[in-house]
Amino acid sequence: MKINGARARIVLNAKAAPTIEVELNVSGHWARASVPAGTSAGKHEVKPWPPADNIDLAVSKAKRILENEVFPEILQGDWEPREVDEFLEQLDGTPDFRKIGGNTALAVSIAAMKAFSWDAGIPWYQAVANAYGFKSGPVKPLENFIGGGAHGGHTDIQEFLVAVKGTNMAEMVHTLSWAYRQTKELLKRADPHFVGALTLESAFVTELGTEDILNILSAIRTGLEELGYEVVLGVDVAAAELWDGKRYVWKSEGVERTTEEQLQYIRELATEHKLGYIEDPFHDDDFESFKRLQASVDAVVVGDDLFVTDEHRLQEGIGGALIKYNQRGTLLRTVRTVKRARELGMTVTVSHRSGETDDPFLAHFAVGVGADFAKIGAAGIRTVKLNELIRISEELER
Ligand code: 2PG
Ligand code: MG
Repeated sequence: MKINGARARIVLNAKAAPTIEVELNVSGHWARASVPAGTSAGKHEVKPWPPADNIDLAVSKAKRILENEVFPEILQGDWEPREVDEFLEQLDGTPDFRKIGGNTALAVSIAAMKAFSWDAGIPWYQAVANAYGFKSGPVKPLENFIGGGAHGGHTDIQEFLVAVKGTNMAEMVHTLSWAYRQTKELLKRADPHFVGALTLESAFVTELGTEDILNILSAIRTGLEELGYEVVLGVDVAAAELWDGKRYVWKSEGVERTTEEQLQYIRELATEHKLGYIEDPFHDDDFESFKRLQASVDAVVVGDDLFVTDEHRLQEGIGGALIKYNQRGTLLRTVRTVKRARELGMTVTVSHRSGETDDPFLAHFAVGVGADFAKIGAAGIRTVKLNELIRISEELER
């Protein structure tokens, strides 16, 4: 494809922080993409922005890099999405995008994929599948119903998650929306301090403890099972946020746990509450405990801050891989990790960030690579992507 125009602007993400939006013109059409930010970011993620003293300066610098170093190049010649990404990787030249920033690169990478899709006259998810040799297919939305940790709120566990298995994505999204609203009603009854506050990801904030929360979600599961759905309950412990270098400090619960105690506790939660999904139960570098937990629970144990979407950190393929494209910086690098995860027989969960934007592309990416789950929240700005899953669902049924 020939790129005839390129422009960048600074827009806002869900945390009211600046981020980059890129537009590329192909055959008279402007393909637009914006990039998210994490809060409980893993320490091994690529650097999101070029070095600067604060986020405002960093994003301004990213815009200048795009205008001065990236756009003049991509306005020349013919490009495949993969070639755009290879160019971005070469331009930066570091493994962690510390010169131009992974988000600077990713905005161009996603816009290029959308431009390619326009050029080929196919939907974005199909463009992803065609460009990188995936079989696209429906994903199960995995939604954050109750939360806390670094996303704001009381609970030590960052996210309490729910997924259902339905016949199509539209049905799953609508069923989960019912369950999310039902959860609010149960919280109102169980938590005298409940005021309807939400975390950064629009999950409910509660002062209830882990046990009470999981009991409420078990009641939700029973309700859904009565309607004929198979349900997956999960947690994202985001345990790197609890780790103080020696112990896991569960502030709200007023408990400190050694690694061994943490392992034991998570194992008990998993068994007692029949969890099907456990993300980041240990800190960013504890592969050993991760493997031990996976060997002793039925749930899939998923690495987010542990694997940071890096194919080399997947090791021998134990557990499931969380896939966040801005942990790596380009779609090309991200799909390499998805492929490696599949080769190793791992579950693939494509995930949003807490600082999302109004770009629906993540829904297409999840479907395009044929992920198992799409972790994209339940309400607020998250509905941009959920509604896109409903639309894609119709297309897949045709
Ligand atoms: C996570 C994510 C998304 P953040 O830990 O899985 O839910 O949070 O974007 O803050 O890293
Ligand atoms: Mg996580």
